[in-house]
Amino acid sequence: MTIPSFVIGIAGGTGAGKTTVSRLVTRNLGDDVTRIPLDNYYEDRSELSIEERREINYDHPSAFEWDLLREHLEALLEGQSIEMPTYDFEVHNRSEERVTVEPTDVIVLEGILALHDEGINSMMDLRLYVETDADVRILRRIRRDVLDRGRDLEGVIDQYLSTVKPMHERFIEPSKSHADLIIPEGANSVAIDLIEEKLHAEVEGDALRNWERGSLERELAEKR
Ligand code: UZR
Ligand code: MG
Repeated sequence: MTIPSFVIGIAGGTGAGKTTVSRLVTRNLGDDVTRIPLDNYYEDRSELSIEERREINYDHPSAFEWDLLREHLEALLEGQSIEMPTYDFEVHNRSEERVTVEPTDVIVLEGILALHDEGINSMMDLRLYVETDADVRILRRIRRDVLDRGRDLEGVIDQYLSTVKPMHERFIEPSKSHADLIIPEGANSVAIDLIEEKLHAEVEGDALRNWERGSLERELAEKR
């Protein structure tokens, strides 16, 4: 049984490069890592029609099933496997398919609001916020939604102006205050390299120190 030793959260606006950062920092960990996309924890909306589902504000925290995510992270941290839900962007709904996820040394939670929930934040050893200019993000978002997620240009623009941008300003950007590190320009290679080395050391068990949140602050306070 594996008890995870390191949990990372990666937040940031849509198109910031969160998924890329998560993939790059863990690329050499093989089977020692589990990546959990927050998108998989969008609420099950099967009771609604597809037209109704199109109207939902997916950038608001209430769109996610936080209880389930908290439960799943707790289970993994206790060494238990979970049945992770999956999400289908084309129909705006949770899919039938669930994926069995076994606990691994490193767990990465990645998504726009990955640093939003206090309970989930407290389970993380490292909280990252990927910060990329809004113009770059919207261009990437257009390309992705049109090519991969079956949307038309008008729809993408409407959604961006009506929910994506205002919710970014109201919830996502403020969640940056929970970050330990801010990564500028998405996948910058110096940041990726440093984090990759840290993870490697954690998995190998030769990390220089065990991080304990708040320990340095306490040490400094005692010296005062
Ligand atoms: P990332 N989203 C959809 O467009 N449709 C859905 O059914 C569920 C989510 C979008 C969501 C958010 N917002 O901006 C984005 N809207 O997926 C998050 N509107 O995904 O972090 O990969 O950008
Ligand atoms: Mg992504």
